[in-house]
Amino acid sequence: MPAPLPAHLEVAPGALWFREALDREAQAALLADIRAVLEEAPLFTPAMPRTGKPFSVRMSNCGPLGWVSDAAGYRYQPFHPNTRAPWPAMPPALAALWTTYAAVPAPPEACLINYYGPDARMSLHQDRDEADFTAPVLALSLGDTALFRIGGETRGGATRSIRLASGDIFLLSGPSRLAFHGIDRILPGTSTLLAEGGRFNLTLRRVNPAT
Ligand code: MD3
Ligand code: FE
Repeated sequence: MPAPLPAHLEVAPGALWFREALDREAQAALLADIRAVLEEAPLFTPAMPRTGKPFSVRMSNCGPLGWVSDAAGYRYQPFHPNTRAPWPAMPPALAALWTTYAAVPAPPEACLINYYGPDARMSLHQDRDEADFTAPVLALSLGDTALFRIGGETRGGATRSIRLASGDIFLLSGPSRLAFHGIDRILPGTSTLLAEGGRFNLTLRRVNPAT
């Protein structure tokens, strides 16, 4: 029998919010794993396709594939855009979260690491660069609280705002997998987890259909 899902709120069909999923010790351990990844694969500044306008969010990845964006477009690729080195391996503790919360047999292929300084934002978008939308996306917040906005599958519909705090896990499955979403802003000074302040958000994803 599959293990039962930990306690959660379903904020929209298939959008599951696990508040305080991780205690401080588990958050600190995952943060140390992410710091080790970033030693090998430093945060880079993505740019918008066509215009080349820089994102305010800085990014890196671990796992076999990583999401990148530059003037040529959005895509997944197996190497860092600046160092050209393969992405670091997925830390086992992150893969374990996928087993517990995503509950699909195929392992995650990418972990996108977003870093938000005090003024970073992410405008409303859909995640549709993956070749397979059947698997969920698992998001983990570490550090300052973020004002996260989520709507439906069409732009311009009703949205709701959710405060994602350090240690919260958010799972997007089923109808929510293609929901419009973004980060309106972060609330500086709301967490002491990161010495430098700001927020990391990690998203675990499948990119290709499981064979
Ligand atoms: C809803 N990240 O990396 S996490 C992203 O906090 C992204 O950094 C935000 O949007 C962040 O693409 C939001 C929550 C999240 C992640 C993936 C989703 C919500 C989602 C995919 C589909 C629908
Ligand atoms: Fe997204």
